[in-house]
Amino acid sequence: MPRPRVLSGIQPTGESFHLGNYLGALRQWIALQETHDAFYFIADLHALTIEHDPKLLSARTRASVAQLLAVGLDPDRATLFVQSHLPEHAELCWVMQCLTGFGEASRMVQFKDKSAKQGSDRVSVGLFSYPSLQAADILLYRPQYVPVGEDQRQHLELTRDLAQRFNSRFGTVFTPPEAYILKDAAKIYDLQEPGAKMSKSASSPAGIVELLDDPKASAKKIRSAVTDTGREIVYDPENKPGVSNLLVIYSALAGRTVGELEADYQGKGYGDLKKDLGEVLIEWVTPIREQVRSYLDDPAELDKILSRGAERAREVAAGTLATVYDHVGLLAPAR
Ligand code: ATP
Ligand code: LTN
Repeated sequence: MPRPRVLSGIQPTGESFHLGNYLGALRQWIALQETHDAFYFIADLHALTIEHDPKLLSARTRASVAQLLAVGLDPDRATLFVQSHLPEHAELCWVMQCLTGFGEASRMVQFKDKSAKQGSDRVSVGLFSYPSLQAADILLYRPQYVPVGEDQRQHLELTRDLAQRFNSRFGTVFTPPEAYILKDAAKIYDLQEPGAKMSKSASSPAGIVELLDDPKASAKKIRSAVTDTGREIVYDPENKPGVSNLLVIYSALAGRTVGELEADYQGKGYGDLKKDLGEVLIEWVTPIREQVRSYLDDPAELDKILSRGAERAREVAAGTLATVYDHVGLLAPAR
């Protein structure tokens, strides 16, 4: 029996991945490579949808690969590649854009949020069709599951709709993929604004814990996290969003249940919880940072991993694209 396939991508848009990326998505990527035929990529074409600095983009693409390897992605188990190394992504994207409704794309919450922040004159057509490119990324590999954080659910729904629309217009090629979203860490919140998701584009760096930050500075951010009124340490996301967020992070990093932590911290204060979590974080992140540094010291090895990944990815992607072109009626070039 072949293993079921999973696929996911992440943008190289920040200096570093943050805890939300790791707990919401990357942790699942690592676990799934053991049991699934896994394809993971750096979404560098998606990074062009907002203004960017070309020098930073290539450096961040390499740094993203180094971070994925450092958190446990194994290029012998999973296929790891860079989106722009496969022209098939942009090619299938065109077909997907022609299937995506204008109104449908206008209703994407991420587009609405980002375009509201930038103002309509500065928003690109690329940002508008971001979800069509994402659908192409996914459908090229015909995966069963797509591990992502909660904020990507709507893009996954669109991908499923496009797969079904394609099948009913042109004949069955795709099986609509399912979002793979873990309930217990689907959304990690900003340490300073526990109502908002932890995000690279957050207003203040004090709310985000980045993997490549100085670990002591990260522990300090945890100690300065906004907590709630009252003193009890209990998981209650409605009334105690700050403490609940810390409990979720603690539980994931220490491998203990939230219930066990609640019992441990009975009678103790927020200060104790934050201090201990700071230490857990330092212990977890220090070796990861060192690993990232050693991967970045050997860019030739990183490039080798990526070209192997691109080759394996192309075997699948080229086949799907040829089938799609045939189904939509594009004339195959004479050989
Ligand atoms: P931005 O908010 O600037 O668009 P981001 O910080 O959300 O960026 P992405 O590259 O969009 O980062 O996300 C990569 C992956 O991490 C996605 O699967 C996304 O769902 C997940 N993710 C991002 N932020 C969080 C979070 N706060 N909690 C859980 N998962 C998250
Ligand atoms: N939009 C995604 C990144 C992404 C992705 C994908 C995720 C681009 N293409 C395909 C899963 C599958 C995000 O995480 N912001």
